Amino acid sequence: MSRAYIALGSNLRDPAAEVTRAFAELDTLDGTRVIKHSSLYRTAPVGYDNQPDFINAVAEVETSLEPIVLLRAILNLENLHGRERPFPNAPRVLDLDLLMYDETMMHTPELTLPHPRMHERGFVLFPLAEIAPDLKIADYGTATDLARQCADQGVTLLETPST
Ligand code: PH2
Ligand code: MG
Ligand code: MG
Repeated sequence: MSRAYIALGSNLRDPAAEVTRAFAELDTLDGTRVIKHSSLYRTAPVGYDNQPDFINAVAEVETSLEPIVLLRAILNLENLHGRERPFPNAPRVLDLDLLMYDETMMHTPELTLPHPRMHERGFVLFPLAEIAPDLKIADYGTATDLARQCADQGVTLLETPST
């Protein structure tokens, strides 16, 4: 079995509900089990400012799927949520990014591991550091150290209404 980390993000429809449903759907993929997932975070958009804040989170999965098979499975989940891609970094109902897969390093047109921008993105690093504080991201450092460097990126823990 391998260990993988998947980033979840949404800023359309009901973002918290999309991400929460996706945690459960990841657990239904063949040979794949969600070991842990982070809290939900409200995050300012990166890359294309004129869009709503995101809800982001990270899940840790144990899987027997090869990286490319896992990638295609999570892209299929995005499509099931009605994901559309009008332009790069556009608002989306669900984005699932394969961040890391064991210590695998690979670079193909379809998949790069670790995810090429994860080490500089607070919306990935804060939830990742919550569930895997000591995880080393290639030669960049641990999730915790890297998250600390993203303190100005507008990432806050989502307050869940108490019932
Ligand atoms: N995803 C992007 C680009 N910008 N910004 C936030 N806050 N959250 C995201 O998930 C996100 C983003 C590309 O996938
Ligand atoms: Mg993304
Ligand atoms: Mg994506």
